[in-house]
Amino acid sequence: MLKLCGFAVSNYYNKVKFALLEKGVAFEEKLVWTDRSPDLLERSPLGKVPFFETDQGIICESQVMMEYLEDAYPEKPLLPSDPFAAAKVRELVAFMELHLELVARELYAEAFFGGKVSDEVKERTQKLLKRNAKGFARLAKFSPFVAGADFTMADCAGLVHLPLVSMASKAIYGEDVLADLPVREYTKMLGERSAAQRVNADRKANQELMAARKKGA
Ligand SMILES: N[C@@H](CCC(=O)N[C@@H](CS)C(=O)NCC(=O)O)C(=O)O
Repeated sequence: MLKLCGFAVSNYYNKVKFALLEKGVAFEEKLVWTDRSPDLLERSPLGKVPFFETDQGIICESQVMMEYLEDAYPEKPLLPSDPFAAAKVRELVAFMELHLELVARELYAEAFFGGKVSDEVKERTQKLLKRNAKGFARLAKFSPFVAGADFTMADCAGLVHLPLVSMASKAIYGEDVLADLPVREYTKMLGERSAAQRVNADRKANQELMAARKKGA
């Protein structure tokens, strides 16, 4: 059976898990921490999660995994059949990941993990986030889903990435760079889906496990 490897605090892991649950694909979860062990690097070249273990081998990079799911399990698609509409969904995913999440990630060490981020990084990141949030606002629909009337893979990304960007910017700058967007209402609406409820409940349980693990370390 398809195995989703990683841990449930990871937003990228949860994006793929949300898609698996929404599509009704049978899968198992395999808990893998990012410990940079030779065994992990053998399976995930940068020691990152998530990755899939399939009967044919390993697939890493969450968006490649999402596309694999669309190809291998087309029954309940998370992309529109029209090529242009599908490209617009992919564009939103790329935008959220490259221009929001990856930029905000620079702040996570201090925002979430008790570390420190230099003033220089904070300044550069704030400028980028402000500019990119405006760009995202030009693209995102929130009507009610991020790409329009239908639930798509962009919502799998939206549920996990947008709240993190908001939380990180609030923690570091005292202001939410996505404040002008209906992110709260949107994530609340998505949170009513049973797949999202499972993702969120498992994330909380994994957060506790992670904290206990750190204490024990
Ligand atoms: N581009 C990757 C990003 C995955 C990623 O950054 N995962 C984080 C957890 S949320 C990770 O594994 N971090 C450990 C590390 O970078 O060493 C994807 O889409 O799968």
